[in-house]
Amino acid sequence: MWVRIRCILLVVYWTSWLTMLAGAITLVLVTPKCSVADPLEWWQISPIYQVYPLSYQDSSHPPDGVGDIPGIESRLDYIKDLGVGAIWLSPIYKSPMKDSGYDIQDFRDIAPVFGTMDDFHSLSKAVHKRGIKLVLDFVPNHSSNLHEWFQKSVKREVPYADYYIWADAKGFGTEATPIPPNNWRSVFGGSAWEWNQERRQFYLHQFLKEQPDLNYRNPLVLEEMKNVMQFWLDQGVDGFRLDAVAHLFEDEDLRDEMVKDEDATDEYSQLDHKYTFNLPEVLDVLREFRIVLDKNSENATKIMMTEAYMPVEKLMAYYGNKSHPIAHFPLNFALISASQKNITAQSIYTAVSTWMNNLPKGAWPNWVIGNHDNSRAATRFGAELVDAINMIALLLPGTPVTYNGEEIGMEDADVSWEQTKDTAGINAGPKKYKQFSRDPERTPMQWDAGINAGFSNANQTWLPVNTNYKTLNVESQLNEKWSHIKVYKQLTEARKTEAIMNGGLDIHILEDSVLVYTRVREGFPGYVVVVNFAPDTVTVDITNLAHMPNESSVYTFSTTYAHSFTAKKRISNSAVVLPGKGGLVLTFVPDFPKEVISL
Ligand SMILES: *[C@@H]1O[C@H](CO)[C@@H](O)[C@H](O)[C@H]1NC(C)=O
Ligand SMILES: *[C@@H]1O[C@H](CO)[C@@H](O)[C@H](O)[C@H]1NC(C)=O
Ligand SMILES: *[C@@H]1O[C@H](CO)[C@@H](O)[C@H](O)[C@H]1NC(C)=O
Ligand SMILES: *[C@@H]1O[C@H](CO)[C@@H](O)[C@H](O)[C@H]1NC(C)=O
Ligand SMILES: *[C@@H]1O[C@H](CO)[C@@H](O)[C@H](O)[C@H]1NC(C)=O
Ligand SMILES: CC(=O)N[C@H]1CO[C@H](CO)[C@@H](O)[C@@H]1O
Ligand SMILES: [Ca+2]
Ligand SMILES: [Ca+2]
Repeated sequence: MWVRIRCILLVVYWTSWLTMLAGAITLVLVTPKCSVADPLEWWQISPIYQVYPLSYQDSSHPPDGVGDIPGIESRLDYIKDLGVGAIWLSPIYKSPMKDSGYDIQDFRDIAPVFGTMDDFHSLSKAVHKRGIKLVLDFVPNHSSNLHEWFQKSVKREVPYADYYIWADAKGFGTEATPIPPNNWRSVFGGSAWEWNQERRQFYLHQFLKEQPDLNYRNPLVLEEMKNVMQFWLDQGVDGFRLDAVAHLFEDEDLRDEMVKDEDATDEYSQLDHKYTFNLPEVLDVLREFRIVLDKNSENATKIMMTEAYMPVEKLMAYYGNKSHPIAHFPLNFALISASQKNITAQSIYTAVSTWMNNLPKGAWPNWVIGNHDNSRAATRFGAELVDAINMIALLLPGTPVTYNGEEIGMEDADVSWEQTKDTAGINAGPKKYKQFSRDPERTPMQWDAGINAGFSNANQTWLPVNTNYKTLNVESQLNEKWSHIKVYKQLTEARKTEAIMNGGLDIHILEDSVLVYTRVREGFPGYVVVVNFAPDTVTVDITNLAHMPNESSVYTFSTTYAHSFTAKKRISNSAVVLPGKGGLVLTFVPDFPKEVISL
């Protein structure tokens, strides 16, 4: 029944759209293919918008220069207006903040700097009232050393004694210095083992020494973490992004890792992490987490996105299979990796096609172009390409993940050594911190040209505001005739169409520097994304793409193309003229055999 109604609506829509385009008094009767795909779910339709709470909006009285939960709530109308239907919050849990909240002291409480549990409930209610979903970060690989479990584990209290990974010293050196059990290194450099004088054993920490690794070989730990998940589901959250999952397990026999690259600049990359990274047991634990989510998905799907940096072929295992699903999707960093090298049409083409070709049957793709761990997209891809990259990510099949600020093309800020907050930067020291610090992409959201870019009225913000905020901010972009945010909003709008939701993908490189792809579904307007990565003008003929007619109409275009295009302008597909560095989205009537009745 539902399908039938959808088909009638479809004919009406199609006819009026086509009539408008053709301007002819011809009634075209398409026979829509009512073999409608499974209806998409919320996490597939909308982009997922990552909010970095420390930097989104400060609402404290008096202002403390740090973003907080009521601040996020005050910006929900903005988020709704972007066309975003799901928010993922980076950690808001109680934490001594040694690692920006990724060191959790109480998995069931909110950090006072962000607010209270009441603030969280208020946010959750306000988010859901707007029809938006709320996804939380879940950090299973370790806790803070201040966590009650760790404190009790040190004292060997039952049942906490084996909640963490403890090991005896291999021996004792001069002055009775304990020697670590093996050569494992921390991601942040130095040994992954820290001596605890009280327990007279080493504990493992794959990250900071303030972040002891939980012991997932202990079933009680898994049970605890499943309960934590259930706790937040009971508070109404709609899913989780699971942090650093590849680090969940280590070799039981604590075997030494081999040296892979002695010359690597950071100590961690010198070893081959065969015994500490992506062990097969990881997937078993994730499957257990998925079962918790599925049990809670009776009324609406609760999602699981996993974070792990590894080659695409290996990452695909994180989808699981149909009978034993794992993640709804493992976050796809292929576009980020592509942007760390020379960005060309070829490198983006390879990133997209490698992902799509490796995707298991029935699995849902996703596209991440930026996050709090990587340089801003505008800085990596170049400011001219900001809109083009958003076009690519938002119109490909799958879910795009947008890091807050990417919708206005925020750039990395210059953060001095004195202002540095990120441990990865601090550990590297004043000479090398710029190479490692993630502060430049974590600076406050740029709302307007007022004090601290409208982020906070405090005299000082936790990280400095980027000095470009007077010209680069939300308010000015909303007032401009054409801007990054306007392009972004048009892209979220286009995502609601059949071709983008359920259409096929056909992707090519033309004239070496132009990436072009179409999204077509029979019986619906099609879209074509055309991006020129070269600095010079290139003319391409796109008529050879499948189902492509002679003409199309401009849907949206990069701000760099503002002087060359106007919306709805009709252009000939045999000669699309693309100025240097920019992107264009065209819409067209796909060529399918159709029955035409002239009146
Ligand atoms: C689904 O909704 C029903 C009715 O509101 C409710 O009783 C039930 O507990 C919900 N199920 C879950 C898993 O939340
Ligand atoms: C799906 O994954 C489970 C768990 O790894 C495995 O036991 C099962 O054989 C797989 N099923 C198929 C059809 O591959
Ligand atoms: C980067 O790509 C361009 C072509 O887009 C090429 O001309 C240039 O030589 C490349 N640079 C490097 C360092 O590979
Ligand atoms: C900012 O600094 C001025 C002068 O030091 C002080 O009077 C004022 O109270 C401060 N404002 C805030 C919000 O901290
Ligand atoms: C459109 O393409 C058809 C072939 O598909 C061709 O016969 C026709 O001349 C073209 N029309 C225009 C206006 O280019
Ligand atoms: C990939 C990665 O390192 N992810 C996170 C894992 O946890 C550490 C420590 O909490 C974070 O700093 C990382 O961002
Ligand atoms: Ca605050
Ligand atoms: Ca671990």
